[in-house]
Amino acid sequence: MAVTTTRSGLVTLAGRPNAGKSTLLNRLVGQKISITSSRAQTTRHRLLGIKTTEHAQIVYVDTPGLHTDNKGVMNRHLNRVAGASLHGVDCIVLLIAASGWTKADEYPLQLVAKQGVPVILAINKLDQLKDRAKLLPLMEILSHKSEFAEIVPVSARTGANTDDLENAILKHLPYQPFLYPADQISDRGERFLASELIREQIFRGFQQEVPYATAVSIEQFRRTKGALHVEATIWVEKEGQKPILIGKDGQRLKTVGSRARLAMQKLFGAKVHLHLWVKVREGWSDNARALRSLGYTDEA
Ligand SMILES: Nc1nc2c(ncn2[C@@H]2O[C@H](COP(=O)(O)OP(=O)(O)OP(=O)(O)O)[C@@H](O)[C@H]2O)c(=O)[nH]1
Ligand SMILES: [Mg+2]
Repeated sequence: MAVTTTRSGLVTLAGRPNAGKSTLLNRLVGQKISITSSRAQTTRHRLLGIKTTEHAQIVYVDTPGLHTDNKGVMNRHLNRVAGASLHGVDCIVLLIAASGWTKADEYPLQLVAKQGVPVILAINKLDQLKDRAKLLPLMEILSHKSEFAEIVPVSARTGANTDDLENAILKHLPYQPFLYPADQISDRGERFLASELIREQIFRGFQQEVPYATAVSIEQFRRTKGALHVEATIWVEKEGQKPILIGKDGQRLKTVGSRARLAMQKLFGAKVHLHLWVKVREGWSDNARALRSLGYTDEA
């Protein structure tokens, strides 16, 4: 019987909101697939980022941040999706920030530790650690928190040590054929990615409750010769949020549109025409049926 010489497997990136999971996924895959922002709970879906080399294929699973606040339908949805993404994988990378262990890291640790798969602890945001002398004592303290397979300090932002992390992960993947075609980088299609790039600009550009009151649906996604035509609706929860999002003379919406359009052009490698509408769907984020119709299903 032929011996399989390729390694391949699923690796979930888990951790509290804002730890840098999506930034790390993009860095490890070498493509911007997952949206990121300085706000907690940017990621709302499970998303695969696939890294294939000659001898290995690592299928990274990005997840919403795990948190203990289960108030509201959206919070419960986020925790359910993140929790389900821990099952049936070959390895879990638990992310924390180099600024140190926090109370918010306890719940993700509890959950990942009971999955029965190797857990690698990634200490992210290494670039923010002013005093490098603090790293070794921190690693020593963290090594007593759980039976980690390895502890690897990284910076998803600069890419520092991410090769070491990849090598640590590879050791835990089984020898088996690739799970996905070698040229596939995600399980998500262009429509989904387009809607996320719009949502990303709202998370980056607005304060307080507006990002959390926002969902995006794609109404049209057409390719013609040389261009992509995208029409999307930005849903908000209250009438009063509409003028905030649109801004004086439509300026703020225009900024969202032009930034999202540029990001789409980069990702899709084509000229993009983007049209945005803002509409109200009262209280959608606390309504299970509305969530499902906006694409927040329990995919796992
Ligand atoms: N300085 C620094 N910032 C980072 C690093 N990695 C991520 N960040 C920043 O941390 C913030 C959160 O990053 P995300 O990748 O969106 O975090 P996440 O864990 O996916 O967050 P959720 O999706 O909300 O759970 C963003 O502002 C990132 O730019 C890093 O290595 N260094
Ligand atoms: Mg994220």
